[in-house]
Amino acid sequence: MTAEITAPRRERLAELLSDGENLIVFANSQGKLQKFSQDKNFLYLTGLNHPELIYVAGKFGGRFNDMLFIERSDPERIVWEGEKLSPEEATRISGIKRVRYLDEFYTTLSAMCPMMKVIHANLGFAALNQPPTLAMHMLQPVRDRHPQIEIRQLNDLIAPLRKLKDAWEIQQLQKAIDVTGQGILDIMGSARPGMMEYQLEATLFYRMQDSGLHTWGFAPIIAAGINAATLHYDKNNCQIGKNELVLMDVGADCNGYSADITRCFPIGTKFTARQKQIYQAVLDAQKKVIASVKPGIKLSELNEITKKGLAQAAISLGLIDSEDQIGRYYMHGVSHFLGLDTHDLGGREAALEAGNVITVEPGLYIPEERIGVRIEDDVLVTKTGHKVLSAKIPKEIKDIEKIRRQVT
Ligand SMILES: [Mn+2]
Repeated sequence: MTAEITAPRRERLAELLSDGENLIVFANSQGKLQKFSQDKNFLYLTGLNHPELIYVAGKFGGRFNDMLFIERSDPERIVWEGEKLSPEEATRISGIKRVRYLDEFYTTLSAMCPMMKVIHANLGFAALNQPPTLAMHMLQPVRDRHPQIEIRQLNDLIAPLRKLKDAWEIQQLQKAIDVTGQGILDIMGSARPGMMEYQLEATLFYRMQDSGLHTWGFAPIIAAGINAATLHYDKNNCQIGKNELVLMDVGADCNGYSADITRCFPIGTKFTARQKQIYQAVLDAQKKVIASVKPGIKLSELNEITKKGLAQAAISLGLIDSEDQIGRYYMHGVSHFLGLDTHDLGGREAALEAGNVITVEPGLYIPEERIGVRIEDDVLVTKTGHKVLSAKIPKEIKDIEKIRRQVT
């Protein structure tokens, strides 16, 4: 993510700020011996994938100014941690010209505080049994000394920007989706009864890393049989029994952007009669919802269409007697926004606009029949309707069975 990509975002943000309004965005910290994962708002605004940085921006006297705070390099730590980001490198990657050191953060901030009215910060949320987030902790001195400054959640300010994907962002999502789809095909073309769920996960992870994508967008779900009826099953440690249906809810990450795809397939060469009925019901409902995706419609409306479609199917499958009982077998939202976060910023009541990317993922979960089916595609909202970014990944019964028949 280069300065050419992030600078226009900061310009758009500057237009949203009025005098005395500021942003303070904290990069994530590096956990000991852990893979680093950046705060998504920080990444969006700076393109810097490094820990322990702070981005500060504000408008005073009609002028927008911004700066970065970085770590000072400690020669004795270099052998352990490598070189820190230098001021020149920080400017080259981000395009942000003013760079200072973290030990200057509070003195710089103190000088700015008398002019500040509002600070938008990536405060995040901390449950009662959790310590405060980094941003809450770092901004506590401001709260104590300058109670007149209003501190708000950055997400509310930045969501309208992040919801509208530009061409580069759509390319990243498309790459993440294409590689995920290839890995799904690898699994469908090789899985056999008796294998462990995590062996299927390994097949997809190999495809991802071999294709240049080195992390998951979220913890992959590979769930056989009754495990697929647990919505957030992520143990992936069971053996796949004969005749079971396997659900894969997976997504690779490409430059911070996450795919989110769900496909199901029978571990045998074909669906059983009952699996076919349930699968087709979910597929029909999914197609109906996708057909409704266009500018102006809300996620909550898509969910109503889904509930109606699934309820009618569930009645003919003999699962329920009346439409209002569908909550027993379908209990989640059909769509969420997709982007830097797998569950990206947006809102259930916002009217969709061209440039939004959402998932469409109806499902039926029937533990008493030891089966769960979900089918999920990633859909770009266009001026005239929509484009399914994951359209190449097979979901028709006949196409899936054709792949399964070739497994020897
Ligand atoms: Mn999803």
